[in-house]
Amino acid sequence: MLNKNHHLHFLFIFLFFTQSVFLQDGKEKQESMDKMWGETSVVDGNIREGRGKFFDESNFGMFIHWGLFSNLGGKWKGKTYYGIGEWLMNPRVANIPPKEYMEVAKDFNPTNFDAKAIAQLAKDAGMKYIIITSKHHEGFAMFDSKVSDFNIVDATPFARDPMKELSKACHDLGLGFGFYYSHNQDWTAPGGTNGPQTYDDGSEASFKEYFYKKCKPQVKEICTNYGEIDFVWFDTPGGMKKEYVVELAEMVRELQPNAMMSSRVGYGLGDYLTHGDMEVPAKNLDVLWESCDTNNDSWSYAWYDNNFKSPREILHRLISTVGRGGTYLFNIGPNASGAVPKIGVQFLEEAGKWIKKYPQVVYGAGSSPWGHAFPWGDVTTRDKSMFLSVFNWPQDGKLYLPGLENEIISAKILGTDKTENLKFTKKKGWFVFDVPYKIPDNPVSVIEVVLKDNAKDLKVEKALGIYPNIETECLVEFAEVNNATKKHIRWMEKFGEWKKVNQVSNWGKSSTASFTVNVLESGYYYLDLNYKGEGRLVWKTTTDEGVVVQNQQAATEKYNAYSMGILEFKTTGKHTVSVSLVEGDPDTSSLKSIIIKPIN
Ligand code: JFZ
Repeated sequence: MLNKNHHLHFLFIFLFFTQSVFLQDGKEKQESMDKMWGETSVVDGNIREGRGKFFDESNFGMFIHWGLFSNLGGKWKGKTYYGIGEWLMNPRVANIPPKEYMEVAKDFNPTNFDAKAIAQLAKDAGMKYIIITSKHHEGFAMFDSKVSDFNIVDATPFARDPMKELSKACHDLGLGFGFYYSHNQDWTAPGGTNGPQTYDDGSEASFKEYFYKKCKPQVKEICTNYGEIDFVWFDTPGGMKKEYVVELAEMVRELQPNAMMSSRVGYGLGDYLTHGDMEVPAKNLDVLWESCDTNNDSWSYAWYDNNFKSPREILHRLISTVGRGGTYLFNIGPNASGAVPKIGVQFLEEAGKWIKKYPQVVYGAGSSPWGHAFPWGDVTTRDKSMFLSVFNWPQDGKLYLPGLENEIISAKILGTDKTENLKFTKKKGWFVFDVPYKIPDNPVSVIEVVLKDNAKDLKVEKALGIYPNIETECLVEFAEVNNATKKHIRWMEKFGEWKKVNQVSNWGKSSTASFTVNVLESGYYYLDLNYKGEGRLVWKTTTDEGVVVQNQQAATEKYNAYSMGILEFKTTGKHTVSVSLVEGDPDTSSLKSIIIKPIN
């Protein structure tokens, strides 16, 4: 959470998405789409004490994608288009002509929409605010707009303003509220980015006209007609000219001085960074940031998509995001009738029940002093406490906490009637807790560790721990790479469903990826390598003690882990483990991680 330097410094974060990105289905270059998203930057000043306080401490919010696309649910003229539902009309998906698409409004009648029930769901799930799509790329306003008739009140039989109802319901329950608005892309308004280039009379449309006739006045409406709002979440600034973004952001500041703007407004004018979608980063980020994610695969409702994240998975992503120093924005997609899919509701309620029992793990909680996740779970902090959220409960009665110099006063399992402290010892700089064999709680058990010092001032060994009772995956994010290229790549599994990985490629004769690890017990471990490539590859792994593991295994174009053999650590403590490619195509062979597993 708070970092001492934040009050003194302005931090500029630039994320460049424009390198080396390929679509795996069809190997199409993704540069145009990356430009669409643009690089994002954020200024982080004293905001955590000001309008950012609510965001910073909440750590969990609800995102809602709802629009005309929800009425179609991923299907057009009898054909299903798999992928993110809100992109259905796009030429890359069903390629629906704007005029034809606009007709869909005529039978959009979501009479099951229940603003109170949705706000209650957010509250029961432990979320502190709701951010909903007021207008997505399709250009349809889900609110009462005087600026464009293409809105839910004027163009549908429903003829209600659900945003009025939802903002009120949030307000009544003490939840925060905000709007998503697609400011750059508008696929049905002439002049909007990726929208029609001419008006009905054939005359040429301009972005300027779209901006002054639709975008800016509609943003004014959402910033004026719904009381005080907490967020304005713009998206995909792409090639939008800076002058427009500045003008829009200034208007938001004036009308809603307390609203937080996400970095996707563009040009560094946001208050916090919205990290790449659907992802929890491997390392802590020291700025104010959020991870947005969705409860199934699509953002908006899709009839076939029931791949809902389990309560355990929701909690894992939430706690890891908080552990990395961020806030988790978790999306649901109401359907054509306005109802939220049942399984999604049930899983969120179950996750919420757990959070009610362990609020201190989430709200106002700070990041993990180690800066990364552990194999058994993750750490969040508050004052002199650390909360160890254990997702993989140990089978041998021992929970290991690597490399901590500071003193521990006591440790106990939360959420049970038993209040006695856990016994623990210190071994080679690690703390070893004696824990019951029986798992204390499901889906996650929590141990509170009370420290002598404040959790923000701990001295920890950041090298990845190698445990006697659980395997460790060492991602290349944590490797020092020499004479090879470390890069972030991403691809779509389904359309719009992004998968990301950091990899090391361009292997030459002298290339290495070296990991520093902290070994608690000497002895034999299995070594697996997770890589992709063509044909058969030979990888060589060498330790600082001169131990060599070299072997040939197959390779495919998808990442997969292969057994390399047995790695010996002759002594405990810190070691370097270096990987190099001995045989194989240097261009197509890419390493993602090494996995070190205890043998038992
Ligand atoms: C955008 C939208 O296009 C999408 O429909 C959805 O609303 C999502 C939340 O935001 O898609 C993005 C934008 C940026 C990234 C990925 C998807 N990104 O930077 O990785």
